Amino acid sequence: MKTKISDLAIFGGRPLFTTTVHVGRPNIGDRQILLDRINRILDDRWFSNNGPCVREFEKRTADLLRVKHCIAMCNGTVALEIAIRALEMKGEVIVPSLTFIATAHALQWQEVTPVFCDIENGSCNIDPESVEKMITPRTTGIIGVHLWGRPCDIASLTRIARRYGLKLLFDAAHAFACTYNGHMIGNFGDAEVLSFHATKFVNTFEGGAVVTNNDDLAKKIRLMKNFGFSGYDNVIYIGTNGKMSEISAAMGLTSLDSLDDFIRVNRGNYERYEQRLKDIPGIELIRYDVGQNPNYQYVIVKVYKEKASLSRDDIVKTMHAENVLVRRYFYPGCHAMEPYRSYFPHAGLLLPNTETVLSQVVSLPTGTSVGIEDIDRICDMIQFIMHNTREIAARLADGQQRN
Ligand code: T4K
Repeated sequence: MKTKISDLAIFGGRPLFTTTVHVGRPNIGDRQILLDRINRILDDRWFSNNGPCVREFEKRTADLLRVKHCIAMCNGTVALEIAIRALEMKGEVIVPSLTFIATAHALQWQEVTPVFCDIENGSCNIDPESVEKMITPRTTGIIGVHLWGRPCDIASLTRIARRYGLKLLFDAAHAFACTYNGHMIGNFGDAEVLSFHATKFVNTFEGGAVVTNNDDLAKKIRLMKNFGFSGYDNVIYIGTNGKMSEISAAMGLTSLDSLDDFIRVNRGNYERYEQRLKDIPGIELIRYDVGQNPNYQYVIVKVYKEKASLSRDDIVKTMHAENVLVRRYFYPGCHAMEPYRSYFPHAGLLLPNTETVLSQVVSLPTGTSVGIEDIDRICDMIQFIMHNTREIAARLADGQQRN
């Protein structure tokens, strides 16, 4: 616990944590069960190409999400690319700029132009009104993102997609096992895309999936992720290699075994942050709608600079010096990164809510590697920072001048 300003690491004090506390530390289920599964894979010498672990992982995921088809892939980005291609999205597709760069890149990689729309200020999710304003004769689709595990306004996006004859895909990388109005995420639009990256609360080391209730689309995607092979020596479609390996699926199955524990821990962490941060002026935890059964995998706070008397970035710098590696997900927004920054240099003018939120948000450490006592120490630190804003701002400005 820091008691005087000189205790802060930016003033030369010892960092609060001796080893770095991360936002995206992987959850690990039962090690022994995982190792048993891996041994079985080694014994069977079946490592990839639709092996038994992948098939079981797909079935369990589809059953959990109550969706007809789950096609497991090597990562979420390739799953997005394949879904976009299978849906024949072309020309322009509307996406929020406030998302991980993969959502935009998956389009651009296939020479489809991502057109960035704004978000709603409250939910931070894609704003259907902004989507409608961005539609042109070249628009072929919309990608909604369930940012930080909060479902976006699926009903409005579905209405817009129907009205204008657009394809509708959801990037559900953050929303595995969440619900929307009583239905599991995974059942909406033409398809939804999941990520099982190491940093996701259910992980397959690297991995992803497309889930859909559309039989024809599922068939096409299955072909596409396996070079277009339909049986031995017979390619009937252009495809790529998007396959998930057996060892990844073994990790995925072990993660699924512990799904309820992971959510319980995440929820406990979130509630602790909620309780500890609620009276700190200028800091607001973005709440989950408990009615939507969240997975609680991202704990996001907004910093209001005027009330906090310290910018978000100064808080982040101060925390990093203490070995708390909070993240500014997803600063500076896709529109402000290359190649989009050069293509659309003035895009930010059309995205006022996105620009505001991007200057406010901080993602805090959570997951099974973070204990309640770590959260208490992090919250004590935030409280201490907020009591000493003037000195911290002066110190960081001074440091910047010297650099
Ligand atoms: N759509 C959305 C909305 C997404 O958020 C993502 C991925 C995708 C699509 C694409 O899905 P994938 O193709 O990735 O399956 C990380 C992840 O790499 C990325 O998967 C994720 N979103 C994004 C939100 O977070 P970075 O650039 O922040 O990664 P990095 O290396 O800085 O790691 C984050 C933190 O996690 C670090 O503090 C270190 C820690 N970490 C990471 C790994 C990999 C560990 O402690 N252990 C690990 O093994 O993107």
